[in-house]
Amino acid sequence: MAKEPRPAEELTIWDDARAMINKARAEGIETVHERLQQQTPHCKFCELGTSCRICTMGPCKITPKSPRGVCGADADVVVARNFGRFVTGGAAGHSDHGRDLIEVLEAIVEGETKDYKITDEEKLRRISAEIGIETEGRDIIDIARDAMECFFADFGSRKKQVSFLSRVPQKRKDIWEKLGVTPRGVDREIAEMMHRTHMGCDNDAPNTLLHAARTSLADGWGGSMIGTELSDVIFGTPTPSMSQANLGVIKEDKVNILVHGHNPVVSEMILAASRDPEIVAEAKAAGAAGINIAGLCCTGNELLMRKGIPMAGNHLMTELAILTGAVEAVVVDYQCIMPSLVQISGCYHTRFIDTAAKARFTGATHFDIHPHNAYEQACGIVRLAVEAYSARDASRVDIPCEPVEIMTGFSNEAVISALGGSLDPLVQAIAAGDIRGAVGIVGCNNPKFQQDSMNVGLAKELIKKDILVLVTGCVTTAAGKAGLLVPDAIEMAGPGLKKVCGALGIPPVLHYGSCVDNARILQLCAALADALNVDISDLPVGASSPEWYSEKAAAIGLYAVSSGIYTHLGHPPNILGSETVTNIAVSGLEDLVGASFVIEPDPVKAADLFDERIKAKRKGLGLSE
Ligand code: XCC
Ligand code: SF4
Repeated sequence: MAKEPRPAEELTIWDDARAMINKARAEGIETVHERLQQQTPHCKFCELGTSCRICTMGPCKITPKSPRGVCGADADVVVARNFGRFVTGGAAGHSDHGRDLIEVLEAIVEGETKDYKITDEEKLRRISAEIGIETEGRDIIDIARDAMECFFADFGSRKKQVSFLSRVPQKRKDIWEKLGVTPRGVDREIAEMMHRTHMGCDNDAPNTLLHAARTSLADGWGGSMIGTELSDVIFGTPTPSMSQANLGVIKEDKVNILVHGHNPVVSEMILAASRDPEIVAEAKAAGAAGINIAGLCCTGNELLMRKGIPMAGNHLMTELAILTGAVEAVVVDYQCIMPSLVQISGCYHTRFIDTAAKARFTGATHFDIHPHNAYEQACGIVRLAVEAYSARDASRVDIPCEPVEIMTGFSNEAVISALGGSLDPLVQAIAAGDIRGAVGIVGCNNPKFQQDSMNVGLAKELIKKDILVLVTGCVTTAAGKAGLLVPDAIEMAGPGLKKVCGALGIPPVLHYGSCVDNARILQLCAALADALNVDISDLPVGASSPEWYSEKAAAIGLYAVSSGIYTHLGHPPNILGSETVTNIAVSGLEDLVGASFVIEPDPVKAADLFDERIKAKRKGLGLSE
């Protein structure tokens, strides 16, 4: 028997989402929420992490009656292997994204592209010096060539450590060295995890988990950090600017193109092509007032941070955005793109366009984008959207709200410059207790939660307690829609945060970028630790991914913990079938790396946990609670 659909009010906290969920139901279009119901209850072995499909003597399920798989693996081994591979999937996603940026830099250096260039030369010189490249008096292309070689080598097997470990406080590096988790090379750690988790290799759960930590560190301080830094070099380092968010950024009178995925390499070109005077004229000739680009998920964050391009929505808004009936094209690169978007696009005039050989969608129109042809291909894509405009059915258009204002663009460079050139004022504000600590709220939506209830609820609770919040990924849109990303949001903050942010004219919740940009937060923590001459684990900071769903979020969580940052998750990964693995995650790591995971589905309780942690860390630093 078909289940009763759950009311839209239960599924999301947002009016724009509720309106579109109801529109979908009225039009007979299925969304993620109906599919979740069809899939529930989930397989409990998979939920516990105790099913194994690693070889064909199985598949095996570990139960009290059959406590070992055919090969003899017990619950601990099976759960640790599954979790290890899960984290590794995420590390691979972020890091392969980082590699794509190195390849663009290579094309620039080799003169194979006119479409991309080095935009922030000063930053390229600075980061090159950090990784030991001679920069004095050298031509920028020569520096870029050396940086490119160095970053490519970070993916290989010959190095003892990835380059950006130059940013890690010595105390932290000593801990990693002692545990044997210093990340050597991105691809090496990923490949080694696949090897270790082959049948008959690493059959000791704690040992497998240590390698998961190492792999995640290769992501955070390697692949992701390279991705972030080179994106800044190529497309510009973000500076604060104002923009807008929610479905109201889709414009009834314009050709609307939504960019979705993660890598700015594609979306930046779509943006550039949408400003081509010839194509704009074509749009006007087709009866539109112009061409409007809006973002979804993390490639949206990339354009928002650097170019102030508005954000249509986060993960659970991606299907709903198409339901406005006013989207001419969805252009995707990779990651977090629900295959259902092809079907929903097909219910409208919307063109669904994929652009990456490694992320093709059956039913999509494919444009093969490479550094040498990117602008030309992007022009073709934008023209396809212009063409689709005349096929729009005005009677099915419903843009359910007006956009809200948001402030964006808080790179570390921008923050330091706002502080007058150094982190000292921030350190002083923390010492004085005006800012009691900081928490990065990152990651996704998951239809198992009322959309954004946790993301927003936690942010609001923390700022009340004078805890500065940094947001990235899909939490950005949540915070923005809740009015937390504007300077006026200080009215929702505690007195200390209100004073400091008020004086600087900044919001109490800062948009720090996309998910690979969590590397910016790592770098900030390292710099703060150095400024205080302590380890990262001594800082009054934390991380949270309240509504996470993806392998990438697990990789982020694990590199945060392994870097010494206490990390909250709204629900556990699929590890509860092993007491050993669960205990290591929620307490054992504390002894090893000075931080651990905490699972708490209630945002108020989670904020209290952060409060306790921050009190203890402040005390440890000799500061008032
Ligand atoms: Fe994906 Fe980055 Fe999660 Fe959003 S936050 S659902 S991973 S887009 Ni990365
Ligand atoms: Fe079963 Fe062992 Fe094969 Fe896993 S590796 S499927 S537990 S026999």
